[in-house]
Amino acid sequence: MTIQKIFARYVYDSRGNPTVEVDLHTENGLFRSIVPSGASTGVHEALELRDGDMTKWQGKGVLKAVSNVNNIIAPALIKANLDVKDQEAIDNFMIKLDGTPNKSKLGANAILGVSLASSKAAAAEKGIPLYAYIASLSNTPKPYVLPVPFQNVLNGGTHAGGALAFQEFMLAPIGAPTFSEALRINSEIYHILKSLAKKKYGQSAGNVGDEGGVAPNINTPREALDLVCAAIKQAGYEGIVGIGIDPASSEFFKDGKYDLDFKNPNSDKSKWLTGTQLASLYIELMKEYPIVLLEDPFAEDDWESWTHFRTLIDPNFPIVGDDLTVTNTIRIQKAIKENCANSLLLKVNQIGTLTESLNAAKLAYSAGWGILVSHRSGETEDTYIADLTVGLRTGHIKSGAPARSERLAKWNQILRIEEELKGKAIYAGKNFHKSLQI
Ligand code: 2PG
Ligand code: MG
Repeated sequence: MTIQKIFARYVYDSRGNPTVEVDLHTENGLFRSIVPSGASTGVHEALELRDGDMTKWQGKGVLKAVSNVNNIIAPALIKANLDVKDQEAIDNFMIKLDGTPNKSKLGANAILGVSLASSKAAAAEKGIPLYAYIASLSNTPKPYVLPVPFQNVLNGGTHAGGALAFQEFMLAPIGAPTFSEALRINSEIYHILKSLAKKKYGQSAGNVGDEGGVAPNINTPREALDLVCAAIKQAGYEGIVGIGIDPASSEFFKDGKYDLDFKNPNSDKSKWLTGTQLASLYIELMKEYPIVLLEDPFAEDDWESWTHFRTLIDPNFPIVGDDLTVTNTIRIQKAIKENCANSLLLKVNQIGTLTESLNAAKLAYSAGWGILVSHRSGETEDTYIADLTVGLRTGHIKSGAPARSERLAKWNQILRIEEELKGKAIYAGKNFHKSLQI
């Protein structure tokens, strides 16, 4: 079935910034997608086209991207008469129409909206759920695996006020029996964490950051980990729930060093850490706390620190590339070759089409890597990544705390999928990193 009409508009994301929404029509009806947006973006990501007109939305408008969908992509794609079930042809057509290596002409935000909406149309035409369609597109073997919910319950870095440099502290209920039980456990811990944070750091410590986690004004990763561990213990889930950390270290990499006081304009340069010193800090923290995953421990182009760190730790410990790999097969290939990581953070808007995202996943899996599907800090009510996670059998997903509806939209969608797959799906649990082998 071909596309009858494509129409884009701007709507707002969870930070109140404009973003692209695409309506794609076929004979089966209307299929809609909304594009997310990051704050701690990698410099090698595909280009998110913003207007730069400072008289509107402080330069963050997406009127050009919207117009590129309506006036360039829509007429060309409809004329090309491609079948919505031929995702690769549709995506390649748009990649060619753009013609730049990083989608800087039309904007990755313009292209992605169309790409995702057309896959929703294809699933509907086949009469199957989106996750099943993604599984068929990517030849994912059965059974279905439900993911460990990595929920970012303590926010720092550029996602929160306060001094804490590390961006994300995530609960990982790897010892839960099912996905829904894992969510219940996380939500119980989350509420205890909130009251502990308020008790220790004052009422305002319960305020939440961009991804719904509490954002107390603390200084060090140890303070954050002590707080999260106290909440896990008080809730009665010690040994069941691990912790994932995304320091998002590209954000505090300055002059070849890591500044853990980067939000302070007068930070003391003599205290900035070398890659080796930061590696030692991670190793200490991994000994002291139940850490089960580390993302972006080093900056996006500090390849040597990544490689060196891997020689110091258990080779099976999940080290996830985000800004390093940006869902881009060229960078993933290099990271595999240089043994920088063993897991891929998969963000569809880092690369701009579903086909390229699936190719990135395929490459990661072929190297024996794990895959962690991820939201962006600027999100919407679109639940696409929930289906993507189940369809690719990645065994884990990060989509924020159990707070703020743009985060819950994804968690709730996986609850529905769990219900639909009752008896036919396995919870990844401790095997989250090797979920293809379950
Ligand atoms: C990250 C993401 C999502 P942002 O660093 O992994 O949590 O943040 O979307 O701001 O890049
Ligand atoms: Mg990250």
